[in-house]
Amino acid sequence: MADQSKRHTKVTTSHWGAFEVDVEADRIIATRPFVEDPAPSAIAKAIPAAVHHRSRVARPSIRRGWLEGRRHEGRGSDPFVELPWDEALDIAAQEIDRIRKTHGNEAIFGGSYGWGSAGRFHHAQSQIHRFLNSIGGYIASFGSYSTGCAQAIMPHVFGVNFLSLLYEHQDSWQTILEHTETLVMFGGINAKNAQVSMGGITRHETLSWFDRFAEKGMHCLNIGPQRGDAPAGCDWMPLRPGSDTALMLALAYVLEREGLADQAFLQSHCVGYDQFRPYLMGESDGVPKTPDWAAPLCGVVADDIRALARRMATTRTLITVAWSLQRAEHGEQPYWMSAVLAAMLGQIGLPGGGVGYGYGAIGGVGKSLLGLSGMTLPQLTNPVTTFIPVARIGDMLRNPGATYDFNGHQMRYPDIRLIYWAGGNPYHHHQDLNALHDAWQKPETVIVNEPWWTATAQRADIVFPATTPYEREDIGRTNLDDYLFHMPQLIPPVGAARDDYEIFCGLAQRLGAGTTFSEGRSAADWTEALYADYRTAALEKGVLVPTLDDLKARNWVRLPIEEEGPNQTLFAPFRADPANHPLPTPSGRIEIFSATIAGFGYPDCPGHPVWLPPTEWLGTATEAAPLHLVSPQPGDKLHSQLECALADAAGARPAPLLIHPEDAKARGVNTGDLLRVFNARGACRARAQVSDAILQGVVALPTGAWMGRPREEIDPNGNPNVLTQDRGTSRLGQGCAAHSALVEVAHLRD
Ligand SMILES: Nc1nc2c(c(=O)[nH]1)N[C@H]1C(S)=C(S)[C@@H](COP(=O)(O)OP(=O)(O)OC[C@H]3O[C@@H](n4cnc5c(=O)[nH]c(N)nc54)[C@H](O)[C@@H]3O)O[C@H]1N2
Ligand SMILES: Nc1nc2c(c(=O)[nH]1)N[C@H]1C(S)=C(S)[C@@H](COP(=O)(O)OP(=O)(O)OC[C@H]3O[C@@H](n4cnc5c(=O)[nH]c(N)nc54)[C@H](O)[C@@H]3O)O[C@H]1N2
Ligand SMILES: [Mo]
Repeated sequence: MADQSKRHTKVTTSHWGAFEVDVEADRIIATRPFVEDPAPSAIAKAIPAAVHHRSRVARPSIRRGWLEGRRHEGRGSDPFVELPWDEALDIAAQEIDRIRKTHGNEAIFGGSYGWGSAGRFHHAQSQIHRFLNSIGGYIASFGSYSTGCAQAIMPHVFGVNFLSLLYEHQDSWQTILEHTETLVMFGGINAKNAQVSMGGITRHETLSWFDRFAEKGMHCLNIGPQRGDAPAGCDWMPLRPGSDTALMLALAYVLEREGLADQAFLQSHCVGYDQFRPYLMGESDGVPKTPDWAAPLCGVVADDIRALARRMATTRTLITVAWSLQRAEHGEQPYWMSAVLAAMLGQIGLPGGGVGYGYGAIGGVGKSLLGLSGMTLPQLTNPVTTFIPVARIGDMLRNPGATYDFNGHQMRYPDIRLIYWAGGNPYHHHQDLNALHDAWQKPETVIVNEPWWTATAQRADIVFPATTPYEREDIGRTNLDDYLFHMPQLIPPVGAARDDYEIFCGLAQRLGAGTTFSEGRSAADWTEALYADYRTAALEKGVLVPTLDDLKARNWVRLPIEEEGPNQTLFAPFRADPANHPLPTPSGRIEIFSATIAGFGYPDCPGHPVWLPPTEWLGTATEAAPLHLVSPQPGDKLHSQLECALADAAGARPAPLLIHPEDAKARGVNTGDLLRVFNARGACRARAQVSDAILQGVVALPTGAWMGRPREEIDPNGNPNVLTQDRGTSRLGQGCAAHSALVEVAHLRD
């Protein structure tokens, strides 16, 4: 490292982009925007305060009740005892060994979902999975909270893996700019969310694309509960959350009814329209899916639906769907139905037409870059084959041995005795956190690696303090970005923090797997080796990547990998020649009806898209819970990260809740008032923000506020996950259904 006493400045990167860091006397004192970023995120401003925050875990800590008597109860309320590293590692290793010997590695849950930090070698998920594999395996998890439901349903429809659809196939921003005339955005395209991207987004360009769309005169329509989900200047069709499938069906009805559906495309490129059509027209169930049928369900005017359908059929139209639509009960349906609607328009495979998912959800979607194989720590193999869909952790802990359905398989929940988490915060990300708290008491031991005393760390038995990326050296690189960073160690580890790698080396060595895990390499050796492989793979593709020494000297480089020439268009070869470029579905075509899914026999996800109202939405609102709660991603941070620093600002917490003027008036609430948001599952505080940019009947409370003490009568900071319901999207996807929740709001005296 450079002279510690002097002030020096370096660039590093993060999930929300690159930034300059000023360091003086071993402390981060300021961050500044990266020179090449046209619209830098403000998130990095919280870094200096967060990295040196009082809520950092200073030393290895063990919960007193567990240390003294291996007592389960007291998670979240017991005090912690600090121990020296060697002693704490000995205790943890003995416990892991005891569990695996007594109950087998199937009793260890290492799914450990979460974003952790950017940086390729010190990626917490890769580290924990490699470690657990080196000691005999663990229960893993499938999918993500982001797109778990889509990852299950969309391969049935288009045949391709959902993530490769997103990142390798979909129309690029450039294609949209050049060809799209009507952009219909279900759930919007939100520049606030595009601030972040897994592994980093260096040039924030979402808003500049919309400026260019506006210049061109593109018609951009945001359909959803919040005007702010799309950039200013876009039109807004307010829609009740959870009702998108009804609206899409009504649009489809108009196309069929008015002879606007592309029958030739449906016959040549799709399978199953003949099974779907009788449902659409009401011949099979007596309910024609007309605009008049959908209007009251969606809160939309029937004539507006007709007009929109006609416009979509007569202009080059791209339908985009936010990930939020599938983070809801029956989230499979709007995803599948959007593909059917696009197929009926007959524009799939034409540039700027068809359908696309998650533009703006993260900054990397819509970039067209040359694919370079990644730089990832090999994870070894997991001898344990049982896994859970990621968002089913609560059910797993509650129901060991119980059977459940998932995407055509009958599965059984394992009996978990030990949870090990690194790089995630389930007390941020999971639903119905009061219920999770009860389930969380069951395992014998919970171990967490964390830089901060998050709600999850507070509910662990053993907490190992982990470094942040500023305290270690790494490489920053993702396939969704064209920059490459050397991320220098900027400051020494805060307190007694260690890198996850070092923590796992210590445990693996005690468990007789030291060499398997580390291969005798230091962190620097690994970085060198992974970088060398990456450089070779890039050179093979004709991309000249600097040597590691050169990169260290330069700190960052922009790689010449932006794709030129023909613009990326989803399924163009399939459209041009379906016989020679079939989709990898059973039929080789787009599956409007899926015999595979029909064969599963799931009432909550039958063989073609259908309207299935959620259990909780405005259609089932009650006096006790009359408002629909959406819990979007926070604009000021990434999930729960850096919250400790943000929450220190006067008046910053509880978090703001957006509420419509009529709903506010009915409750005597004004902007700035303290609120109680509640339902049968829990309650939290929030601060009212009255606005007509949200549909009446809907309230929005962002995620990310740190949860308070267990079973606190009212969560102090405004964590919406004390209110959300913990249920799978359906038997097919079993994804997270956070956006389906009803609540009530009341004025609370300050
Ligand atoms: N109600 C509701 N809930 C939701 C959602 C929603 O829309 N509504 N969205 C869901 C979605 S899409 C997601 S992706 C999840 C996000 O949920 P998470 O990814 O779990 O949330 P983060 O706050 O990013 O948690 C990452 C944790 O890793 C820690 N960390 C950072 N770097 C390191 C490191 O190097 N080592 C270690 N050991 N730890 C590190 C951070 O301090 C932080 O506590 O939330 C989900 N929850
Ligand atoms: N700043 C910031 N950006 C982020 C993140 C972050 O934590 N902070 N997290 C990142 C992650 S992990 C993910 S997965 C993505 C998530 O990206 P998305 O899933 O797109 O984001 P959300 O914020 O959950 O939801 C977007 C909007 O969808 C609307 N919505 C909710 N339900 C419905 C519905 O039923 N129908 C319609 N039409 N609209 C609905 C809500 O008004 C909400 O504001 O964001 C990423 N971007
Ligand atoms: Mo996510």
